[in-house]
Amino acid sequence: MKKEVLKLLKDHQQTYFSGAKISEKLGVSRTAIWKVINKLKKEGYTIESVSSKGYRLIEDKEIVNQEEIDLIIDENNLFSKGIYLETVGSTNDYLKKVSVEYADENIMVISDEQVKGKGRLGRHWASKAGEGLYMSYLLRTHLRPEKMAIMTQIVAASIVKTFEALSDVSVGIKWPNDIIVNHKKICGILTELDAELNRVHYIILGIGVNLHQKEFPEELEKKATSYYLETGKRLSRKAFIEEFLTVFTRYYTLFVEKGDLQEVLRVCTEYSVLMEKKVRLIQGNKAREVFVKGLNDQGQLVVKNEKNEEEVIFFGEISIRGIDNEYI
Ligand code: BT5
Repeated sequence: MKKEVLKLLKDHQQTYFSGAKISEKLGVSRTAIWKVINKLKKEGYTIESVSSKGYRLIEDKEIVNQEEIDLIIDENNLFSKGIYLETVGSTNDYLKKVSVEYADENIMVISDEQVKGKGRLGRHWASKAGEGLYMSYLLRTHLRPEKMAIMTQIVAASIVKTFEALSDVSVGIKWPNDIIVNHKKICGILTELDAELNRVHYIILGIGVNLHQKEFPEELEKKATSYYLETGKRLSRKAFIEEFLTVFTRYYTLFVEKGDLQEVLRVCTEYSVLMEKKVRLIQGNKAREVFVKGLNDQGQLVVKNEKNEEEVIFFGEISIRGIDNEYI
């Protein structure tokens, strides 16, 4: 019922909405409504109450809870379930665990913190409460496993478009899975696939965005940044999720229903921080210098290699650094 009251208040923010009207609409007593309103206030919502007029919500864009996530998912036609957690090991691992329970559904999860946030190859992802956005999306698809390689690029394009819509930071994409501001990483993407040779069970897209960090531990200082460090401002997690979901749903639907990747590839090329640059490609313990030419129609990196031949770099466990080994 909290969700329904919240929705009514959100839909009528210009005016006061009387307790009597709310109770009539929802078919519950005014005392029950009053109790819910008090609960919402305790959770941090600012709700004005004027005795002859009723209630009015002064929305707090920063609040993320189960009701807010439900309301966002209600508006989305790709995902049917959204889960909010205060803490978790890793949101990607959490989705793997609950994938059986929600057998046919596309689901998302967001957590205030992660105590075992992870990057690729089991690397650590710093995920303290109050600092970032930690979210994962599980999708089921009939497309074949080899078609899934582009998914990281679909997410990357959606992330830069989200930043662009909500802020004026200048973001770039460092293929394959980093979002960069001023030569430092503001967001990382971890894509995990559960599949047989010719059938995808599900794909999980994990996204960590650095929002409010004022500093980073020493080992990350040189390569990590946050929205706050770049702008001195806060960026609402809720607004970010809403915008991201809108953009991502559009790109993903175009891809799945029409095979259309045109806009995603255009965005990934336009925002790439690697284009026409000499970079170091690091695979395992091998490093070599190549010149980046562009992306092919499957979103893979096309480079000119040390023999001056064109080579396609497949997604996988690859790291890219500048020629002097700087982060880029
Ligand atoms: C990534 O891996 O960039 C993928 C990060 C994905 C995190 C999300 S959060 C929600 C979901 N649930 C999870 O458990 N994970 C996903 P990779 O390219 O391997 O980069 C990892 C490296 O980035 C680390 O080895 C550090 O050097 C650095 N790093 C760690 N935490 C960072 C942070 N908060 N910001 C920037 N860099 C960080």
